[in-house]
Amino acid sequence: MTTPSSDMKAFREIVKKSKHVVILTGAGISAESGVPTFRGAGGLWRKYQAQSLASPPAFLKNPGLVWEFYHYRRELVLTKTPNNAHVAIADFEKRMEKDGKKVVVITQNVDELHRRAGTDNIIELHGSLFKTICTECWREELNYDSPICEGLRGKGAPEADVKESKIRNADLPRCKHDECDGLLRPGVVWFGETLRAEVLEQAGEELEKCDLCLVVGTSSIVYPAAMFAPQVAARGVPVAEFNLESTPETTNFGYHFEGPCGTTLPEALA
Ligand code: BJW
Repeated sequence: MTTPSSDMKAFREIVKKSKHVVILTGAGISAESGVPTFRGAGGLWRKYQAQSLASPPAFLKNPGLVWEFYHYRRELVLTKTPNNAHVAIADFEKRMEKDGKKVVVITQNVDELHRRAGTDNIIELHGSLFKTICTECWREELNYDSPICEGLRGKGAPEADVKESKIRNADLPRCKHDECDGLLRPGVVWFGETLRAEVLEQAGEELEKCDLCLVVGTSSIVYPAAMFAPQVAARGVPVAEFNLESTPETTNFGYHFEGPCGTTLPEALA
């Protein structure tokens, strides 16, 4: 355990010398784009904590309610744009690439804002709001339809006093492959589900090879992502955290830059 430094000048010298950078991101990086985080203020949808809807039992119990929640978030994200932090990372990747160096973003986010900012090397640990998985034939597909189906048009209002609507399963997103017609689910990783083996393997390889790691806008409490940066720090590689506040892992890192990452990250990567 250490007290992390917030010496930006010293950190920028490390950035200049690095050849393989992993940037691990969480919901906080999209907060300045207007996308709510999971925990803390703004983490509620109606009366629900986001994490209580992001689980297989919640979907089994009430697929209509869970789909309304995801429909709301899909529609919201489609109206939002990448912010300074997403753009700083995408620009950094391009500059590093020109010098024969590598930047990889490992994100827990499902909003695709890194992709829209122009980042190429992205590992999406928890899937995407714009993927669906059929619960019958298990086909995974990209779907940017707005709304995703007629049954959800006008649904998903986030206010706490909204009366719950009963949407029939037949009116929720359905598989369009051949005769399947199975109920679709959001293509994200819920609590209690394992992350895809190939995604974990890819992330593991990058984390093993990197010579610098940035941890941006994550509470560092959801596993397995929460253990990635501490593992990198344990092998002596510099790790810098960018967050509005301290997290349970802050004292394991060499650097901590407190404040909105839309301001701190562009300065660090300039
Ligand atoms: C800013 C900012 C600004 C704001 N600038 N900063 C080991 C120990 C204990 C439990 C477990 C364990 N291993 C597995 C578990 C169980 C579970 C887990 O981790 N539970 C913990 C809560 C304790 N993990 C799982 O179930 C995972 N599966 C798994 O490991 O399978 C094997 C297994 C299962 C069970 C037991 C043991 C092994 C799967 C996890 C999937 C997480 N899914 C979600 C939903 C995705 C779909 C969706 O979006 O709906 O992923 S949950 C949610 O949390 C989402 C996020 O990606 C994830 C992380 O949240 P994140 O990004 O950190 O957001 P916040 O809101 O928490 O934090 C935002 C941060 O930003 C804050 O710190 C702010 O300060 C900061 N911030 N504005 C800078 N402008």
